[in-house]
Amino acid sequence: MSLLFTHAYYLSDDPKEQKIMKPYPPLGLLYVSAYLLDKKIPNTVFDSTFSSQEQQLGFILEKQPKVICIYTNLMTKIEVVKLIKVLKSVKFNFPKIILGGPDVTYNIENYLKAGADFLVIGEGEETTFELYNAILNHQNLHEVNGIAFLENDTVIQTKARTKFKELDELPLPNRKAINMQKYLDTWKNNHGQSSMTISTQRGCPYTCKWCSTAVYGQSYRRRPATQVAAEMKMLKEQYNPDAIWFVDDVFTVSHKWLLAFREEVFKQEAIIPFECITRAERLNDEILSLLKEVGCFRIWIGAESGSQKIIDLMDRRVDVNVVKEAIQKTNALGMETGTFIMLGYPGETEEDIATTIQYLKEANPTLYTITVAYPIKGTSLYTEVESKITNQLDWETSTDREIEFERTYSKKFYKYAVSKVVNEVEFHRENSKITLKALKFKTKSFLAFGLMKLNR
Ligand code: B12
Ligand code: SF4
Repeated sequence: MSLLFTHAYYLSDDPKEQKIMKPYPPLGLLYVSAYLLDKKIPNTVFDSTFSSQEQQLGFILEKQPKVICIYTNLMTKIEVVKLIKVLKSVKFNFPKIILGGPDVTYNIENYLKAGADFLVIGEGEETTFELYNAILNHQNLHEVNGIAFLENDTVIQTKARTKFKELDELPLPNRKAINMQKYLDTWKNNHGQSSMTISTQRGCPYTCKWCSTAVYGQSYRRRPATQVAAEMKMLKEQYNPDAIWFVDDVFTVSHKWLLAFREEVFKQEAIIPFECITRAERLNDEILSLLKEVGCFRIWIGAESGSQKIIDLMDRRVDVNVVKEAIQKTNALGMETGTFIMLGYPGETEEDIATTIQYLKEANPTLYTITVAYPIKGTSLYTEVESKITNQLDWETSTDREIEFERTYSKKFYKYAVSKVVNEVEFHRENSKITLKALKFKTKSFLAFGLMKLNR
């Protein structure tokens, strides 16, 4: 075996996810693997999710691949860098290391200096295919678009690769290469239902300043609905998942596509209950009913803040009242709702946080997640706060999530602000009854509020 695809996410090293237990396979990696197989390039996938780095290294030692392709995001970076350093040795016969995925685009020099031989920037299919052939046949690497490498210690970045115009040319992700059953069982054992992922679109045409568009850019391309339905039918027959998560950035962006999707899933008897993410203004009564009809059980509708001022600073281009109404309407139709909240965005004040609490109470999403804003390299937010970064991090051993910048309040303030939001909203959900549970929420909310004041 000379070509191996792998990643560096290990569930056993992630105590947070061990509580959640909703793992999904590395879909992008499986897309690239499938494309190469389609081009008659045999390859193996080592899926590290359920293994340790030790087991992964044991596998690599035994198989001695000549080229190792590793998926990288901002969280797995630390483990990827460790892996590179171990692999670049006599013991492993100095394999060529290719990195791809969302984190390489804006960290080119760092990854190359950490020991990677090549970076695949953006969509991976065609670039990895051409690069692999160029390595094998000692061809001119400068002619492979979409890569970066070091030449005499200088970073060479070739011309950007043209994005696929039509996604129907792409083979389905190589799910057969991994143990899908382990994912399905983990879900079933922990949640009583299994779930799988499908990607139907690439890119997003919107401009939210904190969001990374490192792979697909500000584009929008969609697979034909007939192909998506066929993939669902195949998954139903081969894996029988209880649910699907469409990993698309804005599932309802095209209403025309959704109409075709409805027709196809009915025609092909491909319906699987699903959840998806979308933007509020891409929902209306007709689309909500359509989603329900085709099996949608949960819609994630992003607002990020309850304060219009912050939404505008984020360049999210949505009206907070439209978001609120979309959540309420979805709830009323009997579908679950989820929303994402970000605290600590530059410019946010205590009043904005109070507005966000009020928004969550009124919108009443079934689920909500709260993140303290952090700047991902390559985003407009990063550029905006770069000169205000207050900590010096060692790139190889830290992640973008640890970047500190001058915010309105202290780091501790936001820890308590998250607690305040959660406990205040949960108290409200108890209908302000005088139960022990409600009292606990209210006490915690008061405490958090006091600590916010102390740590401003
Ligand atoms: C699904 C998803 C998740 C799932 C992951 C499940 C899974 N195992 O897939 C969950 C919810 C767990 C998750 C978590 C996080 N995520 Co996430 N996630 C996504 C999402 C929405 C879809 C990923 C996907 O499947 N895309 C479809 C595939 C086909 O695209 P792709 O993976 O990019 O693959 C292409 C290329 O990257 C390349 N490629 C991919 N792998 C490889 C490998 C090699 C060797 C090569 C050469 C090329 C290559 O080719 C592929 C095909 O063209 C993306 C946004 C997006 N639209 O992609 C964010 C995204 C990847 N996530 C992101 C972030 C920030 C996170 C978190 C850090 C969030 C957090 N908690 O703070 C965590 C990190 C968790 C971890 N420890 O790894 C960022 C990454 C930014 C960055 N610079 O790394 C993204 C881009 C969102 C964004 N727009 O900001 N995420
Ligand atoms: S947050 Fe969502 S809508 Fe905004 S740019 Fe990112 S993917 Fe697009």
